[in-house]
Amino acid sequence: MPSDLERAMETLIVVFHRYADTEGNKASLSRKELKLLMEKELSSFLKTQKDPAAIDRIMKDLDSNGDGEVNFEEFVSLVVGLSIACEQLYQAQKQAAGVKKQ
Ligand SMILES: [Ca+2]
Ligand SMILES: [Ca+2]
Repeated sequence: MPSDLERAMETLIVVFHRYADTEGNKASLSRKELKLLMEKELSSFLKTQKDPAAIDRIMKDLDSNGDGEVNFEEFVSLVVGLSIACEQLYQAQKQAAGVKKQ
């Protein structure tokens, strides 16, 4: 049976391809595919970014090889960046909860 971490990695691959396979290059996300992925899979994150230009900024930030698309490697850097931000929040919340108990 796969572990939690193995399942998480498989999920990343499956989710990426669910959107990347929709149009054009099947190995990368177009702007439209990225937008859909963000809306469906990262809706709580996107809610804090009401700016309609946010998706363009995110796309530009992620597209490190400058081909106008987001490949799996570039997508993973988004997930890692968000995970780091979430982990910091998790630590802060744990600390705040600890302080309250004392
Ligand atoms: Ca594609
Ligand atoms: Ca790219």
